[in-house]
Amino acid sequence: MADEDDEIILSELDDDELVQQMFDDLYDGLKEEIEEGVNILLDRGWTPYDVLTKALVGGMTIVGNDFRDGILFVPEVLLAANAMKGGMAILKPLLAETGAPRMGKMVIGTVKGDIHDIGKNLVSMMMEGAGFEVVDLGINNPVEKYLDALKAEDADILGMSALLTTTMPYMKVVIDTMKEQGIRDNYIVLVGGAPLNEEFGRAIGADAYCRDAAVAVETAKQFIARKHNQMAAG
Ligand code: B1M
Repeated sequence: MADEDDEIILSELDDDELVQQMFDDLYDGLKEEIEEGVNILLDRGWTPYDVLTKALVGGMTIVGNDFRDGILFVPEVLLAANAMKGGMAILKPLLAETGAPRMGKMVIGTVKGDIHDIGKNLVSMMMEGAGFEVVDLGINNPVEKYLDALKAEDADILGMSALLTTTMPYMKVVIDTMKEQGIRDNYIVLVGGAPLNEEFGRAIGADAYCRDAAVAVETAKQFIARKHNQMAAG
């Protein structure tokens, strides 16, 4: 006889039910279940990108809303983030496996005072998948760390991420320091993060604001193509 506590067998759910269940599992911070769900969707022929955006990012949006509304708190959100990272670790090599030609090099990091890294990690993964070399500086980066890495790595692009309204102004500190040192125009500067918008990107002197990881890839490709055209023109 079936009982209400029967364990849910993820592989027996259809795609829609499985994605709904993954939203619940992400919410509950169940890393192993998320990893299993990701593998099942991949086995069913889902593209890594669809698994990432529809199952994982979709689930994290629900977590984000309940965090905002005071229903979830930091410890629960940390568990959800940990489960999300488990799923992302499976997708990372698959997204990077596209065999795309090398496009350029990006240094990316979350700004000083900010420890959110899921969105930045996603951008890194998608950029690598599109053929960019990515140097990931991690979280809580002061201006010197960005500038040292740009020079040491001979990068084309600087990517900065901020998730807090209190940390996003730090992006301007980095760009202003680049201007002071006369190196601003040597790099393409792309910024992103949930509280930003295009107007903010323009106001701080970035080349572009990127709404999500896919937009970051497209924007980076456009700017790199423009740079190559300018170099070819002399
Ligand atoms: Co925090 N947190 N958090 N948090 N957290 C937010 C950002 C918040 C909006 C939640 C809320 O209230 N709704 C709120 C900020 C409010 C504000 O400033 N307006 C908030 C707060 C308040 C805080 C604390 C202050 C809470 C506290 O301690 N009281 C604290 C701050 C710590 C600090 O940084 N100093 C804090 C802590 C945490 C955790 C540690 C628990 C955890 C982070 C774990 C981790 O990252 N390893 C966490 C999380 C997980 C979130 C939410 C729920 C989810 C963020 C996320 O990962 N989203 C978030 C709520 C929300 O955003 N809805 C929230 C998924 C990710 C895929 O999206 O990061 O937006 P996102 O990235 C996207 C785009 O923005 C873009 O592409 C990505 C992929 O498509 N993008 C880029 C991002 N970076 C880019 C860089 C680019 C280009 C595109 O460069 C080229």
